[in-house]
Amino acid sequence: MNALKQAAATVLLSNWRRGYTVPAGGLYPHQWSWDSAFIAIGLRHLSPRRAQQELDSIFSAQWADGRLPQIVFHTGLDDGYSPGVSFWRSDTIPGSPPVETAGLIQPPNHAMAVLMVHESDPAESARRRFLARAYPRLVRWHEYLRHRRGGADGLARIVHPWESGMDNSPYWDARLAAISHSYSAAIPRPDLLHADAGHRPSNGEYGKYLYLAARYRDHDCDDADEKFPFQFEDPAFNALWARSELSLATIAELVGADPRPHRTEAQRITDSLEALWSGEVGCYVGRDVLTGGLQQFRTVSGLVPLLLPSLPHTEELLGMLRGPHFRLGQVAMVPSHDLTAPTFDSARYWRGPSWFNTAWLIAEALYERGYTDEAEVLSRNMDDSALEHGFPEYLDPYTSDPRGTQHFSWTAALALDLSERIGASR
Ligand code: 2M8
Repeated sequence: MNALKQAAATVLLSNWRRGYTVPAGGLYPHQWSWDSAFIAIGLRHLSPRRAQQELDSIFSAQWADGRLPQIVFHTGLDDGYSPGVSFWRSDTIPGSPPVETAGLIQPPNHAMAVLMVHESDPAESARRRFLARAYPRLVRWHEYLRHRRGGADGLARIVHPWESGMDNSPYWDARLAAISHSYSAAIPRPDLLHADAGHRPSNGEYGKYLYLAARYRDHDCDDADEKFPFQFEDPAFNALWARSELSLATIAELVGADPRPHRTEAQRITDSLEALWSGEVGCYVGRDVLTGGLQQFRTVSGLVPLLLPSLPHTEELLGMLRGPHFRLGQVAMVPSHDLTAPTFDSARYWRGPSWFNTAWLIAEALYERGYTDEAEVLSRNMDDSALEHGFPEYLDPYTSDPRGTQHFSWTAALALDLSERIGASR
């Protein structure tokens, strides 16, 4: 085993909790939805069976309406995380699963992960009927997005910054500033015991986050609160949905179902993404559904549509990735926000630092589009930084200094995945 594989395996083993992986002991002591899909993509190189269990475990928390929850609290305890079990009280909400969960969701990268895990060991997958179990779960999850979150323009909306996975992206600034309410009780910040306050969202932002989450919970998470004050269409969320529909088409073929509706759906979402294209800034941007306003910020979310094969703005997006705003190959990985923007902050959560999961998505897109040299440079950059700094949560794009917490599961999993690919291509 090479050094990276060994070190990544150690992180993944220490964060494994009988059937699922926590993103990081301490800061994130439960199972997170999109983390688990990313983690499974790396785990498949160590144990395809464990990677299947990781995804099965998220599916076991599916709600009656098809949603896959943002967080699954398998221990049934807060365990020092807020908002946890005692905030969500999901057992009192109709349609919730037997296990305690959050009511919100996260980006739909699961079908992508299911297919990759299957492909790592098709015989083991067939023996355990992994795809046959996953396929109907994924179909219901995507139906939830279409029927409960879908808007007239064909895109799915998110109802909380946490649902984007990119918690305090500048996309949300104007809307959060326009919300005059804050959480009425004291704001617990156990996260600050594990991470620098200067890297995490502020208390003001947390007050709004908790206000929105409590309001969603108090409406039974039923997506029927028409005046809900936070409704956004996010480019990465919708691009991952479209991309997952393509994976679902392949999964459908493998289980003997009809792949065509999934391909049609992927194309429909890809076409709908045009509503988020901003000629003004030259990439996809978030849209505030309540005002219709495009949020004119360049963020890594706006580059993730590169994962879609039939994207009309591919050349412009590649130019954006390589140009002065993101400087592919000249800074650490891919910054989460425009390096030239006044709102750029090299240390603060999702407002500038480079994250390993988004770098992996961009590397994947570059490999698929045949830009192998650039994809390999990005992959090596990810692998070297991950190993050198103890698998940090994210990096300063200019100095590569580690930020956030350490021994972070998706960092280990995705660095491992890319190192296996580089190894295989030699
Ligand atoms: C971060 O988000 C959580 C809330 O979901 C938090 O800040 O407490 C984000 O980076 C998110 O993308 C990630 O899934 C989660 C766990 O790693 O942490």
